[in-house]
Amino acid sequence: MSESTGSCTSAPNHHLDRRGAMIAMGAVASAGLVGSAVTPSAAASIGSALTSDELGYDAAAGAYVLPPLPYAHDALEPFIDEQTMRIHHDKHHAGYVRGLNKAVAKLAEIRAGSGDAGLIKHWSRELAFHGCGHVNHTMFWQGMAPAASSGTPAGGLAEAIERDFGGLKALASQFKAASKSVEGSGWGWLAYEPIAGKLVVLQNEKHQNQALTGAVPLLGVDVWEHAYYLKYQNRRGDYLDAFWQVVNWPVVGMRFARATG
Ligand code: MN3
Repeated sequence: MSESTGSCTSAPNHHLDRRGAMIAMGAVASAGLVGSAVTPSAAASIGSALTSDELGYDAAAGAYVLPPLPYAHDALEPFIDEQTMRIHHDKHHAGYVRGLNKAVAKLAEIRAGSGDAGLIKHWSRELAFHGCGHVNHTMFWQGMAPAASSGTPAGGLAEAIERDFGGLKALASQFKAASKSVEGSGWGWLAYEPIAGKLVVLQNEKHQNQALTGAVPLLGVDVWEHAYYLKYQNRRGDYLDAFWQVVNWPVVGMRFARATG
């Protein structure tokens, strides 16, 4: 496990080969949030990787812009309600993008000698928190789809779920239990652990803590109260059951193919 507080579950990066993915690196670095690594691909599509385009990176401005939702705010009704989606994406996610841009700028000032070097710990923590907040939410929106088009696991992903969990029901059970039991605000994840070559279920606290360094995230669910309280109040388990109805399995399958290819 990572000993630092500065790495959320690593974002997929199509520049990393299987061995490269094993090199310890936090998601902030692997997602290109420190200004390197990710090059947009003309063939990039939702789920194939988190490109700088998908993360809304404006190279000319040197800043991130909140990417639009990949569907309408009400597209996930009745499982995820429109009002929650509006507040969650338009307000909360936007706040993480602002926080990320501020941290990046403050660290640049420190490097240039004009910032307060005594605050480098603070801004480094801010970079990890808001950077992971941005990456996690970008993956979260892409990882859902209207129930009618959410599909089921197929191909290599379906085989890996069978091999590593004993089937989709068992995965769903562990995923729900892990996500439901996150202490406070955090995330549940299905990830690919490249050293053993297995699927694993993980938890984040906040956006970035308790990461398994090197694990490639495939599917994440936000269990901060802002993700469900308007519709589900304290019933996090009911929210997780609803989430499972709108998982975008084709996207999860593409992420798995990318991680193992
Ligand atoms: Mn959230």
